[in-house]
Amino acid sequence: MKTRNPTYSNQHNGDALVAETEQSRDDVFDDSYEANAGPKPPMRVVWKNLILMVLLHIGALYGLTLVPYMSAPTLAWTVLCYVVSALGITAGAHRLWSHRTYKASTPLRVFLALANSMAFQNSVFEWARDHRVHHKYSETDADPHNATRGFFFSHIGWLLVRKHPEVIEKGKKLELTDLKADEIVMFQKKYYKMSVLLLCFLMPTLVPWYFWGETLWVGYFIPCLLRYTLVLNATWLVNSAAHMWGNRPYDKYINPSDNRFVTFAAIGEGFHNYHHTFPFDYSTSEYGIKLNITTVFIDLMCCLGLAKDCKKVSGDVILARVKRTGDGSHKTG
Ligand code: ST9
Ligand code: ZN
Ligand code: ZN
Repeated sequence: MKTRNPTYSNQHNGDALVAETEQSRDDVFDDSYEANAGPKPPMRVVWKNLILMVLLHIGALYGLTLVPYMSAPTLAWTVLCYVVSALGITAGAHRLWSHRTYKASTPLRVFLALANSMAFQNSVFEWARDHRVHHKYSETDADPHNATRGFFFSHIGWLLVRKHPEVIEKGKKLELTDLKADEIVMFQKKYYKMSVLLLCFLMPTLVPWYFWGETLWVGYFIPCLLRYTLVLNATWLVNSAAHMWGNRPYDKYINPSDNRFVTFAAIGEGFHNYHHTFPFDYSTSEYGIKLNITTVFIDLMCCLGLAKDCKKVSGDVILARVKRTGDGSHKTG
């Protein structure tokens, strides 16, 4: 695992704050964090989560065995459900609500909140709060999925145990007024369980049965359980694999890495070295729409007048950063 070079931390670097002039950000690394001395608190397993996650993965594996029996429209529906629920995370919880990288109109925010419930990864409010604390205190005890605790912990383990007290303590100090002021975010939070039941479980199962006569069995195990499990794992890979393996073209002093496989599975979110270096860029990548369905979607929303004010880092700033702190793997290197 890498140790940050404080000289090059985002907090001390003008370029990380280039798009933010008036407002301080809570999604930028804070290198003033000091770990508490003394023994680590014990790990407390949440057995209910552990059992449900095991059952979910068994269900998804069984769903895989049913794939040869699924009709073509069900396959298309499963892919659609994957992409829509993934967008609820990438374009919604992540780029819009956690990082405010662009502005979205009310209809788009409604769509993204619904898509987010379809992904069932906690409400937008909770997701964005955990994600801001992840960026601000990355790879410390205050990071919910601290990758220095290993692949398993950062991938899924963190959802199976009580949070480290530091996560909650530091999280409570975050600036969340923008989320609290967003009526759609607060509405989704209030009706979260009902929306998950309808959009993550019932709709993916019932649509193929009702509209083209798929069996409820296949509808439940493929577009519902298998699709949900795949989106979960693609998301978790950003926290695990993309915090361990890949290139670090922009900042070799941090663990987050650009990882092509993760980029593909996570519809554009695997340029994680870029993203931790420039968290306010709406594309989470230097390369715009390349390998980035989420950026294609946001660009399309801009063309339709449903999104605007996308923040982008200039090529000059990127190159200066590559020269200063990159690992030499950048195409200009
Ligand atoms: C899931 C989330 O999967 C995945 C997120 C991944 C993030 C990825 C980021 C990567 C970058 C983006 C790329 C996207 C790519 C997408 C690709 C798509 C193809 N600050 O939570 P509790 C408070 S979810 C402040 O119960 P415990 C909290 O408010 C899957 N406060 O902690 C509460 O206070 P109060 C489904 C905080 O008891 C109190 O603390 N869900 C914070 O330790 C207790 O909160 C699951 O599997 C904070 N950060 O339990 C499990 N955090 O009572 C869901 C907490 O006053 N979670 N607080 O409200 C749980 O069951 C529990 O949270 C727990 C911890 C067991 C994990
Ligand atoms: Zn982020
Ligand atoms: Zn990260």
